Amino acid sequence: MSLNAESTAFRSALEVIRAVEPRVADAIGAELADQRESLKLIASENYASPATLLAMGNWFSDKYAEGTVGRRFYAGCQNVDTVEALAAEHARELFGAAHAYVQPHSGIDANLVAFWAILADRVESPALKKAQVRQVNDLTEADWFALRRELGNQRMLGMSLDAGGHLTHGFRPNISGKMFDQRSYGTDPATGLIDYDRVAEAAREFKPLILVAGYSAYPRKVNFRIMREIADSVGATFMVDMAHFAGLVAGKVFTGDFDPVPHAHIVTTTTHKSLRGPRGGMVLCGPELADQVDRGCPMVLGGPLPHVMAAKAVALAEARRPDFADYAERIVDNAQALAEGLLRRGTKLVTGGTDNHLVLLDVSGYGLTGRQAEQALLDSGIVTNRNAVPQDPNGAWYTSGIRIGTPALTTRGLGVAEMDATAELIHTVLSQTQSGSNPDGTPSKAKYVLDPALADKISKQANELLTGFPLYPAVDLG
Ligand code: DSN
Repeated sequence: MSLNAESTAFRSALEVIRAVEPRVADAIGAELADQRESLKLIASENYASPATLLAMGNWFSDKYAEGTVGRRFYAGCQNVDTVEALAAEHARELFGAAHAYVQPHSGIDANLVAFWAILADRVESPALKKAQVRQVNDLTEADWFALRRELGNQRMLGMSLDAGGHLTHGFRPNISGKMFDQRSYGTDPATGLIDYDRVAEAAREFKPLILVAGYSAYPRKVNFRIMREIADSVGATFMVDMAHFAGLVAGKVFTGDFDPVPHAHIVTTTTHKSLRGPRGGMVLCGPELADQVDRGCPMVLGGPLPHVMAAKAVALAEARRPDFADYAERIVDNAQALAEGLLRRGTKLVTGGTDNHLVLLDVSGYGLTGRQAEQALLDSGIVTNRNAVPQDPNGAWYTSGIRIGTPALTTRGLGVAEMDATAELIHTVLSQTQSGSNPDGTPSKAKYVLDPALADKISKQANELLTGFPLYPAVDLG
């Protein structure tokens, strides 16, 4: 029997790799096997299509293309121009944006490009003006000093990390936290929800240059119309990082006040989470910021990755198909079914549920830290990640939370019935795991006790749950 195109493509690729370094070919095959066998609930992960994956493994990888379409610092970029322009066109059409910049290598890079564009647009500085017109060599020592002081002292207001915000929104472990004078808004301690009056109050007091919305662990919608009104009331630039929920925007689950694109001055995203593309980033904006955004490379970024831009074009074309909207709806249906299944079993959820793709469990009710819960679930074939909950007493390392999300399992085809079964597996593991002790008898935040036989049984059950939903069914590596 002849093999289908996908199987032929991946088998051939592995054969070619194996001839040079068999251990790499083996690791690639093992990764597919692991992904096929595990119940992947990491909210930021997904499974890109074979077409998207294949678009990355080719000669575009060899090409330098600094600059933008039609204005490159290298010769011979006509084919890169084709794929970059296509990716940008698909992005503009999909999100209804005036301008799309598809070069960022990651979400952090996309945010750095956005920060640069906003600073360059907003900060009144003669030194900056000189730098922008490429008279960098004319800058005096005093100019440089002024430039550093002016760019480095700007204010950013973003969602606090423990409320679900992201590191790149002005927090210390990221360069944004060193560049900006940052203040954060949290969530209402009683409901776990954003309190827009408090955000407005913080904005009035702090007067940020940039108001950032977006999250990596907030299980609810954000009203971007209200956030824009708050930004306007204090003259801030409104930036939304939609990395986590870009697929829900693309699939028209988040519309009106909940679609960031018509409300924000600038929107950043990754392309590999709910959007289901290759690993990478993207910036969307109006014409006012487009010129500065397009200076992303070489101002902020290293040379663009043309093979990844080719894959972005493929994935964005896929996201424009009608079945992507159905996929996006099922992501949310599944997250809500998972949340309901957990609530029914007594699990405490931050905000009491979800209206996006993720659910944040507060595992303190099981007597566990997030770290203990994450490892116990992993032993049981359930891949999640620990995450802080609001006002987390265990901090960002051990945490009290587990973040789970449905984009990946929804891609495999699992539905609400499987979500209830998943909730049962998670609850069983967490309720059967005990917090462990250190050798001196003191309580440990990392050690835990879980019967290996139970972990094994749950792993098998998790695997059975997946058998009707093969991952990459068209790919047979033999
Ligand atoms: N690492 C991503 C996540 O898991 O949410 C965000 O940077």
